[in-house]
Amino acid sequence: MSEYIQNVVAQVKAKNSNEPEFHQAVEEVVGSLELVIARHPEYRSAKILERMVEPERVIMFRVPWMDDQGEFQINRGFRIQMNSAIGPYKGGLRFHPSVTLGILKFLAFEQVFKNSLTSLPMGGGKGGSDFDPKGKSDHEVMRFCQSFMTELYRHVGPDIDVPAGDIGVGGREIGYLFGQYKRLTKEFSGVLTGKGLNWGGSLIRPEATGFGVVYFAQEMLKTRGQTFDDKAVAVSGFGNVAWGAVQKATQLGAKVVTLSGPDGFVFDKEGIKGEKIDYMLQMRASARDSVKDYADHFKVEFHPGKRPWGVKVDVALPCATQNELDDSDAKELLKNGCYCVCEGANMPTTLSGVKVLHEAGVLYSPGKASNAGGVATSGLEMSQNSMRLPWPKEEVDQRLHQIMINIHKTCLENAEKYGTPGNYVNGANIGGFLKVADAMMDQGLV
Ligand code: NDP
Ligand code: 2IT
Repeated sequence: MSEYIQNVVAQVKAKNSNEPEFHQAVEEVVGSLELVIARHPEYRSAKILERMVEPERVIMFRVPWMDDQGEFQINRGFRIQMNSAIGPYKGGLRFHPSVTLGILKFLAFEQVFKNSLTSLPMGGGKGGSDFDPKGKSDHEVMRFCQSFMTELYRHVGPDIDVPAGDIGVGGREIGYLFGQYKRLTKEFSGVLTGKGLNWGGSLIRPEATGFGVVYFAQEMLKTRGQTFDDKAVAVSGFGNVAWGAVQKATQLGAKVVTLSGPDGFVFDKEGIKGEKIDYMLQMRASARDSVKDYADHFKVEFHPGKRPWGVKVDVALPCATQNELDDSDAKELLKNGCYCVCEGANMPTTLSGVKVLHEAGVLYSPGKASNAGGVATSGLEMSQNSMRLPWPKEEVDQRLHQIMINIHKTCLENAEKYGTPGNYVNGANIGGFLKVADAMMDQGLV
């Protein structure tokens, strides 16, 4: 790393102590930009990198609500408005007890480059709360969402900041949040994406992230003359992204043999298809957070406390959460013949895990490229809302597919142009960076 890049990383670490995930995300992105900065000294003199690592705005607020027993509960709410150079802030809301300012800063930072890669006009943001949806009743979730929006509504809007779902936030939560926004503002607008189909949502948005991951992996496999047909696939997580990925991979002829949760992983040697895919939705909606339910229901193997990376597969799709695949997991995958790791979650592979995969020369793509189909379809939902005209399913799916093909192409082109052919991490970071950097240059000291 050049002294300049090392300095940027050191500054970020010094100024944002106790935020290891944010450090990790910054280190990965700026580590890819060495040659870009060398070829474009104007970015360095304009301090574009130093600006990009500083959020434009951070909003942090109290979320008081009352549980079903009549007891007061207090959570912390956040919205990080990271970068609006190419469009209104856009990015999900995460409700999970592990949420901190640092986690959301890493996610907002990643979102800036991801959104840029989609080619749609969206800046980057992220938000959420340390609220734990596990075991909460419907009414508790509703009261929490209403209280959360009672503060957030001042800071968002269809042309300002457009949140969506992420871990712990699905269609139900988006509905409660939207209802409260509408009451507070008297306005029916596209302030959120992932809305219900009857009130402004887009067809395919629920499936989009997982579909996009598989469309992207399909392009990766093509570079080695392969398809999904008859491939064994390991998926982690059992949430929204995992569900879409299992559907599409199965449709393309693959056999998905694992799912995972905080309690362990299931191995289903017959493959996860048909009613088993529908059961994933039930499992998620139950708020029990237990993937063992699947093993009990379908009488398949359950491995408590373990991750699914020791199973013999061709393709791995990590779709649960950050840092769920480390260097020893990567070695396990390689040992069993896996040659394609395509990320559905945000930053699921640790830096040392990525190093192992790169050194082995297998296909590896970072989430900011391969999971961009979710936010891209959110962008398509915004377009439909602005036109007040819904598109048919086929049109949305076809646009999503084309966007994923284009992102794949952008990654490979930039990787090649900047001296690391086949390196999707560098390609994604460079492709995402250039567009945002140029927009910032055009807009003066922003
Ligand atoms: P869901 O809430 O639907 O599912 C999340 C899954 O990950 C669950 O299985 C969950 O189990 C598990 N998980 C979450 N946090 C942890 C943790 N700290 N340790 C272990 N397991 C965990 O979320 P999504 O499917 O929407 O999101 C999954 C990943 O995909 C996340 O990284 C998200 O940022 C990313 N993503 C989501 C997009 C979307 O459109 N929804 C778009 C692009 C990326 P549990 O909660 O029980 O721990
Ligand atoms: O990480 C992500 O890209 C998301 N959670 C989706 C964001 C969005 O605005 O659709």
